[in-house]
Amino acid sequence: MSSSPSATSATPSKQAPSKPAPSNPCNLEHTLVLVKPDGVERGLVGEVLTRIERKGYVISDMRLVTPSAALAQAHYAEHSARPFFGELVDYLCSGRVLAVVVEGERVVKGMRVLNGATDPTVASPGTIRGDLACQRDGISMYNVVHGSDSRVSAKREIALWFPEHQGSCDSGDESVLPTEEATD
Ligand code: IDP
Ligand code: MG
Repeated sequence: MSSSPSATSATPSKQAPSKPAPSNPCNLEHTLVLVKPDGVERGLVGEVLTRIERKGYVISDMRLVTPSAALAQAHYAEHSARPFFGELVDYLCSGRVLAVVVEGERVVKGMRVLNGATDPTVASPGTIRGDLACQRDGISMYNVVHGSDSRVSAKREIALWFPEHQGSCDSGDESVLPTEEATD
């Protein structure tokens, strides 16, 4: 006596096919990335943007700026008491900077990892700084890129470089940046 198919064959799961877990909107963040003057001067803009996009992040907005001293000082305000502050401001003002708003899940942390350690000489291979920069002319801190170090910093820095985003871009909630068409 043969068994019924339902008794002998593997019972199909009653669960629906598994779907990717929905992303948690609490993890959606924005961060500020700068391609610093050494990176722009060396023609590394495309390389940096490619790495950001290949990682899976979204370029939400960007602009090429020659920063004023006031903007550079405000951007690096947390370092104002450091002995290298003047040199750092001069560095940021020494040429054009590409300012980029990058969007993604946990992107603040992710961009820091992608950028690598501050000192490019010891930054890990595979990172932007580790692959693209080294100490030159005795200067160790020409390190191609900046990335915000926290969600709070990201919000402050995006507002500095993209004042039109103020109030519309929280680095860590579901708010949406203006579309490219809506900004310049
Ligand atoms: P980060 O860019 O990895 O966040 P920070 O400590 O916030 O590193 O320093 C900001 C920037 O200041 C660095 O990216 C680098 O360009 C510069 N910097 C940091 N430390 C020194 C230093 O000791 N001498 C000169 N420049 C420095
Ligand atoms: Mg920093």
